Amino acid sequence: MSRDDLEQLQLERLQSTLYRVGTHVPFYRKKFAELKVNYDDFKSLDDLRRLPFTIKQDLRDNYPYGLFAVPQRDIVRIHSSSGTTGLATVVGYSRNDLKNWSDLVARVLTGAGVTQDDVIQIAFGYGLFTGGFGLHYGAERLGASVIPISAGNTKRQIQIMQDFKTTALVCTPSYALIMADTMMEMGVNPNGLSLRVGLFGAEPWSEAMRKEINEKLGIRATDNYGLSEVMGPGVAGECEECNGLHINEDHFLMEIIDPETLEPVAPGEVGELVVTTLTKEAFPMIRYRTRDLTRLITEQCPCGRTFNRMQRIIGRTDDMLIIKGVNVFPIQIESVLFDIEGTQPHYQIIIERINHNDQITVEVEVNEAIFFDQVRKQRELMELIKSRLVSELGIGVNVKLVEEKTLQRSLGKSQRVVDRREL
Ligand code: DLL
Repeated sequence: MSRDDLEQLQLERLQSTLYRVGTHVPFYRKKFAELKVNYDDFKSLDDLRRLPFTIKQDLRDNYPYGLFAVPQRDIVRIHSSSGTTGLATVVGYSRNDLKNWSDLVARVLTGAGVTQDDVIQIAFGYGLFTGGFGLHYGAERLGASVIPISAGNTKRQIQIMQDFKTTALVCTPSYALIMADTMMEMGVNPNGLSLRVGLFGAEPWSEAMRKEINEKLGIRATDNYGLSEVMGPGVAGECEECNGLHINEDHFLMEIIDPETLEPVAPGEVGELVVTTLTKEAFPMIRYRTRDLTRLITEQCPCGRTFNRMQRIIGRTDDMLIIKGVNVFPIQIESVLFDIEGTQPHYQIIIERINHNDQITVEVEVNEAIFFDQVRKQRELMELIKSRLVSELGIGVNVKLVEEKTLQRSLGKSQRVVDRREL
C-alpha cells in the first residue's frame, strides 16, 4: 500500500473510531467535551495531536468494563493484563475484533517466515494473558499445525518438540533459552530437531540474547511486540530481515513522544510509543501511552513491506518490571513489606538473570531485635515475607534479611530497583 493510500485509510478509520468512543464511552465523551474536541471536523492525521492521551490509570479507574464501547452481549472474549490483583486491567473483544486479531497475528507469523507447512509449538501461557490465545488463533488462521502446549513443564516441551517435529517455537525469549539449557541437560542435540524459526516477545530482550538463542537452538529468532491494552500480540513483528518490527499500521496509529514534554520527538528519535487503535470495536484506545521506549524506522525495508518499523523496545519510562513475563510493580512489594511487623521501610529489589532465569531478590532491613534474635525467628519472618510476596506477585521471590541501616539511602528519589540483567 502506498503511504498516501495508507494515510487516507488511517484517517477514515480514525474518524469512525472517534465517533464510536465519542458516542459510546462516557470517559471519552467527557474528555472530548472538556477539551472542546469536535471530531467531526477532523481533516488530517495531524489533528490527532488535539486528542487527549489515555494512560493505564484511566483503565484502572474504569475497572472492569467502563471503557468498553459495545454492549456486553457483543463481547465474546475478555482478557486481562498480566498485572496481578488490584492492578489488573481488563480488555474485551467483539467477534470482529477476534477476527482482526487472528489476521494480524497471522500476518506477524507470515512476516517471520511461518507458513501453513509449519508445526508451531505455542509455549506462552493460555489464560487471561493475551500471548497464548493470541498466537494460537493467528497460527490457526494461517493454517499451521498448532500445538497448544502452553508454558511450563520444559522437559515435556522438548519431548513433544522431538516427537511432533515442531518447526516453529513461540514463547518469551528467556523461556527459549531455558529450553536450550534443558536440552543440554537432557542430552538432546538441537541440530537434530526440526526447529527452524522462533517468534519471541512479551518481554524485553537484546541482540546479544537473539544471537545466543540462534546459536544454541540453531534457529532464526524473531521479535514481535504487542500489549493487551490495544490488542495483545499482533501489533508489530519482524520480517526475515530481523531488523526492526513492522507495525500493522492499517490497524494502529503510532506516535513517538517525549515523555516529559508530551510533544512528538524529531523523526527517528527515541521516545515513548503512543498507540491509537483504528479498528477495535469493543475496546478502542485513543493515544494510549505505552511507557515503552522505541524509535520509528521509516526507511523502506528490503523485504518490500511498506509499513514503517519500530526498533526493538529499549526500555520503559515507568518502573514496571517484567519478571518471567509477569508484570511486577515495586509498589506491590513495598505494600507487602509495610504490612509485616519487624521490617523497616527500607528495602531493595535486585533482579538478576541466572542461567537465563530471572531471579528477584528482595533485601529488607529488619530491626535489631530480630536481626540478632534466634535463627528460627529470622527464618519464620523470611518465610512469611516470601509467602506474602508470592501470593501478591504470583511469582517466586528470594528474601534476604539485612541489618538496619545497611541499605543505601538516597537524598533524592530512592533507587529501589537494581536490575542486573544483561539483556
Ligand atoms: O505481552 C502481549 C504479547 C504477547 C506480545 C506475546 C508479544 C507476544 P502485556 O502482558 O499487556 O501484553 O504486556 C505488554 O510487555 O508494554 C512491553 O513493555 C512488553 N513487551 C511486549 N512485547 C515486547 C517485546 C503482551 N517484543 C508489555 N519486546 C509491553 C519488549 C515487550 N517488550
